[in-house]
Amino acid sequence: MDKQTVNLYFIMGTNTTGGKDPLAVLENALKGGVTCFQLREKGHGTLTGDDLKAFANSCKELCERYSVPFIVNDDIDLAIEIGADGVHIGQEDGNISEVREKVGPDMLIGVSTHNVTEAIAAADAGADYIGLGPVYETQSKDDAQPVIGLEMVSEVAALLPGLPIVGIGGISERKAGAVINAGASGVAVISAISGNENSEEAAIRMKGAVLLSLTGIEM
Ligand code: TZP
Ligand code: MG
Repeated sequence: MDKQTVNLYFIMGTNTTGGKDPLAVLENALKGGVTCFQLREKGHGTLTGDDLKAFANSCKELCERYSVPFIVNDDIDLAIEIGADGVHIGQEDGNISEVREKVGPDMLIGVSTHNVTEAIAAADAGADYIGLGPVYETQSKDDAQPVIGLEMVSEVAALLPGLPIVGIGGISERKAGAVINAGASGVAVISAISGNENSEEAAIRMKGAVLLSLTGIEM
């Protein structure tokens, strides 16, 4: 997986859009240039069973139309069933080699990490990319780990120069540049895009901030 794929990684569930139509939010985010999408259907009032499958398929179709990888959080069986491009798992979601065995050689596997030990373990086990965070305080995850800060991003990026690393947690348009400058290949966001009145505009601006920082030009 190349690092550009995670430049602007959008995460959404049906309960993270503040009442806005999730498929409309996703399409606007795609129009605005997000480079990767994860369906993270978690918590109160979320879809299950056939409803979840139908919604996931709609998300997948939209992502295909914009040539953006579609990744499913946690639900490996669903990812396989609908032919997602990848799965994303946390530290408590089992063993990476077992997941690889299940999904086969082609599906992307992303892993949430919080420190150097977890990041190296994920890389060694064959993760295609890692999420690293929470970089800043987040309102979007109830059981979030303590904030790790930019120093941890720098440390992990220096140790794993070949691995796509996505900073996550409380990343706004204003903070995105600092996360990239610390060594991340991209930023993963929920609220910065879906919490914005205009998701397309938010994605465009966020992408601009990421790409500008990747050029290394100081403004
Ligand atoms: N994992 C670590 S922080 C987080 C997840 C899923 C939530 C990120 O959401 P936001 O709104 O971009 O802080
Ligand atoms: Mg999980």
